Amino acid sequence: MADQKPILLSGMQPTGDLMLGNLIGALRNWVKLQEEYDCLYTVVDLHAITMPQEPKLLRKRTLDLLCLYLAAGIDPERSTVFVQSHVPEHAELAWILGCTGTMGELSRMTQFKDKSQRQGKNIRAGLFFYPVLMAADILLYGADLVPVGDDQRQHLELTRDLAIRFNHQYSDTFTVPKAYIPEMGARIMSLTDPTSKMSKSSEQPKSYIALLDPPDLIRSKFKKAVTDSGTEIRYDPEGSPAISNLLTIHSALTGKPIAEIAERFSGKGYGEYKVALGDVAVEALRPIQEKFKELREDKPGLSKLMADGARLAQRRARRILDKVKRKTGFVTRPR
Ligand code: ATP
Ligand code: LTN
Repeated sequence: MADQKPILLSGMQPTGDLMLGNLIGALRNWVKLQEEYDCLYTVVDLHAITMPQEPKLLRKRTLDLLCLYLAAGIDPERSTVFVQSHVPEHAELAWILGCTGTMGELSRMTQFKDKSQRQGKNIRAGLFFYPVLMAADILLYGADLVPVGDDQRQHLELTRDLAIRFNHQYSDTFTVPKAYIPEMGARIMSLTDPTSKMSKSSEQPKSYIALLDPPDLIRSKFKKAVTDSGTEIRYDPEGSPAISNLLTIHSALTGKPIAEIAERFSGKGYGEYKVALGDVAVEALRPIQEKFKELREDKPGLSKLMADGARLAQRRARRILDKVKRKTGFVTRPR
């Protein structure tokens, strides 16, 4: 039975155009994990507003991200897919958990330190509270596993601490989750600077391939990708970081071993190789782009999908939240 499998939850913020790094490093793994786990995948729009957002753009990106989850292979028949703000229990549990966490704990979060520096003097209180909301996302569903990148490990540690503390202070309520760091977590680097990671919030659009970039743009970005000072097509992340990154992308997109690709292109120039890789990427992204377009244009289908996802998620979330409220000492609302 589906609900006897371990529970897994993850989410992404609708704050930029999803790019190749997100697909290779996260989304494709999420798709695979559906086979073994009872998965919940959410678009965390409440998290997005911890940084300034333009309302119209936030709305568009939320729908785009949801459709990209599905276009990449998340199956709403098997997994629960929903928009975070459609399930108000997230904000409610975050408040309760926030009253068990301390200023000291939250002040130690390195992501807060980094991001608050970028906000200058007017740091949003929500940015400080961000990890508590993330803890609520996870604990609300009794998730056992949380696939996240390395930068989120500290938030997951905090989630575990909050869960253990609540369980100890009241009684066993929350599942204490574990981070799930995939075995082959390829880190895709920027096309303009192979020493920094490809990022969807980069100010240089040429540094990343957005999953929805048109074919000509994809080809031209690869053509313009920086290369190393040598001429050989070989995998050597220390000596030739740029070409190694391109080989990593190539291998991830085709499933072929890096050695085989390097062998095939040995003796060829960087220019020729980048043209070939552009074609490979266009073909790999084509089915995702086609599926995306179909889903995104079907407004009634999309509404139904969101309604069903939110209903399923909320039913599960309520069970745990009711328990939390009772244990906390809130009077049950008479029906
Ligand atoms: P931002 O730059 O806006 O912080 P991001 O593009 O780094 O965003 P996140 O939203 O932080 O992406 O991450 C979503 C998921 O994608 C995470 O699981 C993260 O580990 C993965 N991911 C992000 N960038 C890369 C990358 N360059 N290579 C591999 N995986 C990545
Ligand atoms: N903070 C995460 C996004 C996120 C998340 C979550 C991930 C919010 N809530 C719950 C896993 C589980 C990020 O920026 N990648």
